[in-house]
Amino acid sequence: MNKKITTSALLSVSAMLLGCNNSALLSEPAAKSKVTTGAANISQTKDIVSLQQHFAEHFKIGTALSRAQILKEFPQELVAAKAHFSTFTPENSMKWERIHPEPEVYDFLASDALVAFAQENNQELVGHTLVWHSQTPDWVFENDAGEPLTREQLLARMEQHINKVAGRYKDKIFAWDVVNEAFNEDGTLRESKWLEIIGPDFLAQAFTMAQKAAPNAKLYYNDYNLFKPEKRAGVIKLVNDLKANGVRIDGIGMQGHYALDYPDLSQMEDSIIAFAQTGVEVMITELDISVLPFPEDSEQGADVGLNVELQAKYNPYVNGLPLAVEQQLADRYKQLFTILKQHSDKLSRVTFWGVSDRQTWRNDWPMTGRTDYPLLLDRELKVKSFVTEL
Ligand code: 9MR
Repeated sequence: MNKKITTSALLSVSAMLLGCNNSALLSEPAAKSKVTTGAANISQTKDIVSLQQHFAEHFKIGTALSRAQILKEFPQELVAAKAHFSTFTPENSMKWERIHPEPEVYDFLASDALVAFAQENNQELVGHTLVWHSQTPDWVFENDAGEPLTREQLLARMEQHINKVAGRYKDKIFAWDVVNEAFNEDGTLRESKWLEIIGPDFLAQAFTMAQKAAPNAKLYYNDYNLFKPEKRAGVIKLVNDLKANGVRIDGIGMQGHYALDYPDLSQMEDSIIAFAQTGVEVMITELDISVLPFPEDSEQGADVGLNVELQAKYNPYVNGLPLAVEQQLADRYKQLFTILKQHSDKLSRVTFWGVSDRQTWRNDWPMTGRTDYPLLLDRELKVKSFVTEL
């Protein structure tokens, strides 16, 4: 399924990247961390022109794209994305609060642009996401008087949203993250308005509605920390229950918001195996490996509600990544990809959550304004040298 890149495309990418003025890049508004890598010799790579080609025999390689990237505010990032990735996920543009901010208002600007871009370049799109507890406006759950909706009213609103959004891109979007992050760490269903008002079958309802709105799209459940045995068990039960009730689910997206010492990769491997045994596709959907210290009393993972005050001790590599730490990152990525490649028969896709270290949500979570190095492309959009070993 991987798209072959033409030589001319690669040449134009190289030319663009080589011609790319670094100081101009760093002065752009979203380039928050003004850093050149301290480990120059380890971060400069010449051998890999395309990540998607490098991993082609194992799995598709994807990235998230931000609204600003989609709308061409960062042309170099888009050129790099086109060269390195064969599947895209909008990082935020299709979340409810962005695409459907008010009852009668839809904003399809970025998502239409992304669909057009992916079609032009023959790349696959994964819609993200139809039903989530987060980034969903309060009005969704209330009537005009501000009172909570009934179950039937909320189901009707959910259906209208799914029809409008998934229906608009029917046959243009390859797959949907239908429901995102519905489980607690212990495998029970997370408290949310969806659960409170509709009840536990809100997931089955969402999958059924998505199937009707976009019958040819693949339908996925997506979550973080799925390496945890309890959370894994919860999701396996969900898949089995959906199937037993005749509701189609095609895959499980394992977000991969990891760190140098988190998680235990053997648990992640166990989850890949266990999920594959349910008969659905398994994917790594939001991969990044933070090199920064994590606040001791906070829960790792990807809870977007977590917001810790910025402290210098948690932001040690503002002026560049020491060689020894870059080596730790390289080793961690090698361990991870050794496992992923061993299970490439079960994994259809590995999607990174961002194009390069320059613009990654990791610089702003769980506190804003840090300088992290979690991806395979550095701040100059160069492929890190250890990637040749992955
Ligand atoms: O990367 C996204 C960041 O820009 C947003 O501010 C945040 C809240 O919408 O969501 C981030 O993406 C999340 C994804 O949608 C779901 N899994 C966790 C991701 C990282 O928080």
